[in-house]
Amino acid sequence: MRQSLLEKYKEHLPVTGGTPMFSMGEGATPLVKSRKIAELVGCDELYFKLEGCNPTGSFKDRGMVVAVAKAIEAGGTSLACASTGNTSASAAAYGAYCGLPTTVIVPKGNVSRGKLAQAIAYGARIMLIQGSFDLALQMVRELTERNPIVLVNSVNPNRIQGQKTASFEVVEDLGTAPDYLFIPVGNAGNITAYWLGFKEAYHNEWTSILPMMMGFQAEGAAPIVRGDVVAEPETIASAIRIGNPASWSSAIEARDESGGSIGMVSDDEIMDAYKLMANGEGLFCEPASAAGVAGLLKRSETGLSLEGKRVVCVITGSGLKDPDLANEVEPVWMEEYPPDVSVVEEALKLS
Ligand code: AN7
Repeated sequence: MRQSLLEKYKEHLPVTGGTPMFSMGEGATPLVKSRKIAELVGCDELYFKLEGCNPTGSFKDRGMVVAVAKAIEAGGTSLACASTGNTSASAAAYGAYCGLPTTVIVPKGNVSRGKLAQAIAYGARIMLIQGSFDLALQMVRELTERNPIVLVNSVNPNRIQGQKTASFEVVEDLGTAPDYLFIPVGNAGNITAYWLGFKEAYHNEWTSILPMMMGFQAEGAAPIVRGDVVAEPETIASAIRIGNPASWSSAIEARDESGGSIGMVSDDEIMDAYKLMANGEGLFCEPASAAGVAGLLKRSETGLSLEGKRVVCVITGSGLKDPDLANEVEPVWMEEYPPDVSVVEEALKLS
């Protein structure tokens, strides 16, 4: 059996002799070389880190396995999180695997159907609130301060520890850190985790360079870019519809220490990148993941030269998470035919 994330990186994680070692198959995700977009942006070495290949279809599982293992080690008996969807799916799955009741507080009407379906299937206690993710996070913080319930949002440092392993894998696969890392930013835990991971990889001498961190928020939910809390965040990429990121200051640190930037992309740019990823690369990602790709395309169009550079774009979640949006895409060709091969041949001009 493949070595688990906890086992493989135990020396670099808060794993002790008392930490339960388990795995649902998280981590060790593929790094796939781009064809179409590499050509469009003039970069020979562009790679996608496919985090949708994790057990619940997003990067959250890397952090969740560590957070839940540490919760159990500390004697925790139940879990809670706020979520725009993926964290709740992941918490619910690991809660089910470990037999811990899991409560998720989510913004009503703003979690995509695939993610909600997961939380339902895994048997979480789902609380829908009339309000944003930011309000849900505030509620769950209070709830877990006052009660013996473990908070498994990325404000839990074990989540960041687990998520940093994605950087280790990138460095292992490339033999070095890339020159640039493009990544979507919501609550800003992941950009924080990647930067921590790259810095540790550098200190461990696994890489002699550090990447520039290139984060992207959606225009309607871009508090870090605008320098102010967004009271009513709005974007088609519901995963990153966040107006007051918990890891705001560490995202700024990652940006500034790495010499990178945090920018924003419009919903139209997100949708264009979302479609291009699927029909140009064969990689079906969720809209939030496409925000990083949209950022790459935008930076390239506005003069960033990627010639001779090694670039990694983090694809944070699977396209199947948001079936409603997926079904709004205009099909290339979808028509009804009679059950008759010759008619099909004629339509395809094969006979
Ligand atoms: C696919 O699930 O915040 O900047 O509650 O699901 O670390 O927040 C999800 C965030 C990017 C942003 N891509 O990462 C949640 C949640 C996808 C995501 C992000 C999320 P962070």
